[in-house]
Amino acid sequence: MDISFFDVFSVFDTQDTASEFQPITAGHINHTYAVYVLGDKKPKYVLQKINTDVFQKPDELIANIKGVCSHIRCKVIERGGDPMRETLTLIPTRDGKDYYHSPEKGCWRLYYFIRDSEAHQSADRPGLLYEAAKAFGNFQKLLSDYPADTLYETIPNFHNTVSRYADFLRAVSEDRAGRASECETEIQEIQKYEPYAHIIVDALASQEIPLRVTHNDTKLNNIMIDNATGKGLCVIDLDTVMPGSLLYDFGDSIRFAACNSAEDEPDLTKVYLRLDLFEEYTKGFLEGVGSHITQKEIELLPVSAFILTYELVLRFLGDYLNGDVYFQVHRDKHNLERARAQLKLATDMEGKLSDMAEIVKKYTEIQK
Ligand code: GN1
Ligand code: MG
Repeated sequence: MDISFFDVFSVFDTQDTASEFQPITAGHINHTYAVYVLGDKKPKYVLQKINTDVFQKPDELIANIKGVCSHIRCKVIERGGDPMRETLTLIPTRDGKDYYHSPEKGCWRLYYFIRDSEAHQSADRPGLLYEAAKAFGNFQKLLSDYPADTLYETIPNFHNTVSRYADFLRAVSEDRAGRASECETEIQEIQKYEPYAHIIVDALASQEIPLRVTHNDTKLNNIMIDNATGKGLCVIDLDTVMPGSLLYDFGDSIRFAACNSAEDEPDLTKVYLRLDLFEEYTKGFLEGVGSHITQKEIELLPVSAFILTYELVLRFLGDYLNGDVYFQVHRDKHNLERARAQLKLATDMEGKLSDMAEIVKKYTEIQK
């Protein structure tokens, strides 16, 4: 069915007339559009169609986001910041709902676009990662007193690598799309790394590391960077904010931003961890979280990068085997290429665990 974006937009309570909807294609789950309005050259809103196959309880999803944003808003106001730029603001529908749901058109929400800022797809200039890391670290700090028990688990077991591994094995044995024979080498290599799947899960279960409120999807492009100052301004994509481990956020950022290539690079010679970028991120993150990190978490920072990368291998390859039912794909074998790139990165990270540990040590000593 053709959906008129103009019709959807008009449901929301704004004074504006939309002129253009430009797709933002960086995300793999929701459909996102920058909304331009008459008389304004810059995008003013972000319209998103929520993927309700993935987020099955939109009411709970939106309740989490409202709670988190209002918590951050209060803190931004307290320190004299600009709440319209430093946290997301949802715009209600004309009948006072937090999002729009229609059986035909699906589930939609509208945010203000964070003006004069940009989401970067890679560490395209020196210092960018440091600023992004500081902002993600600070995000953790801002939410450190958030009542975690009021948050819904929007996707159960999201970063439970042990259950992700079980899902992966199921995808291999079911082989729904008849693709398993094509990936035998990868499947064997993946099985070799299985012991790593337990490290964070076990540390949380034994309370060696604390359960915190975490973002859980800390890709570099999930932070808006201020065009004028180059500083991390606003953390976005709050759909997976849930109780979790700080290691999820650190590890996933390294996976995405400290890699020499894009997440789906088909030329594997280009895919490896850059220790200079790891160092830049680590420095910023430790400064950002300040004292909100424990000794055990510090110890597990390097291996968290490996684990989060490995987990995504399980998810990308599992989805390829299931017939591409979860992640949006933009070309033939896209999920397979993503899985291969992430597997190459994970292998490279495993060989660099002690280098990463040295870097972490350097910056924790500086912090003391
Ligand atoms: C998905 O939609 P996006 O790109 O923000 C996924 C993350 C993955 C990421 C890999 C809800 O995030 O977990 O790490 O793709 N989000 C969900 O790029 O599954
Ligand atoms: Mg996301």
